[in-house]
Amino acid sequence: MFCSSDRVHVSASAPPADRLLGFQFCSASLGAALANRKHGRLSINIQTDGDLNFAPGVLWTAAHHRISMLIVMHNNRGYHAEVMFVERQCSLHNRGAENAHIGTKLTDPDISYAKMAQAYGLYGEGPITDPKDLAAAYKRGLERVRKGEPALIDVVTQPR
Ligand SMILES: Cc1ncc(C[n+]2csc(CCOP(=O)(O)OP(=O)(O)O)c2C)c(N)n1
Repeated sequence: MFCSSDRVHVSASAPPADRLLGFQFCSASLGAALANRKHGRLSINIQTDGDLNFAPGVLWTAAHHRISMLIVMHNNRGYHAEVMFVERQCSLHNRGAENAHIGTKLTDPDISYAKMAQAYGLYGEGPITDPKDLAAAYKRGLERVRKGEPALIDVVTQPR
């Protein structure tokens, strides 16, 4: 899903099962942010964790070309569409879903997207688990974006 106004452009996940992971940030949001640059629009990408893990090198592209965009990680620590799919199949076949986490969760260890961002040369913050910390983190991220840089704020979320 993309929505935009004269000033702000936001991209967020549509149900991802119908398209390739790795698409949202790399080919869609970053391209949109590049196109937005000459219009002076603020670009915000609400980024899922599974998708970013398919093509993380795009963070380097964002940093190298100084494409300003705020990346808000919707970090539910898993491929949750897959969890839901497996649960649905278990239910259809009258099986327990206690193993639905196998191969579908991104935990143990948890991935630090702030460190991932920093490793690729971006400003990165998080993981944020307390909503009280969100406003200040967004403000710091937006300060970087308004200077023309990409920035990433890792927000730990509920699965859906
Ligand atoms: C290249 C590719 N491999 C596998 C899939 C199957 N698939 C669809 S959704 C999904 C999980 C997506 O995880 P994430 O991006 O974190 O979003 P979430 O479902 O957690 O919101 C997977 C593995 C796909 N769409 N594309």
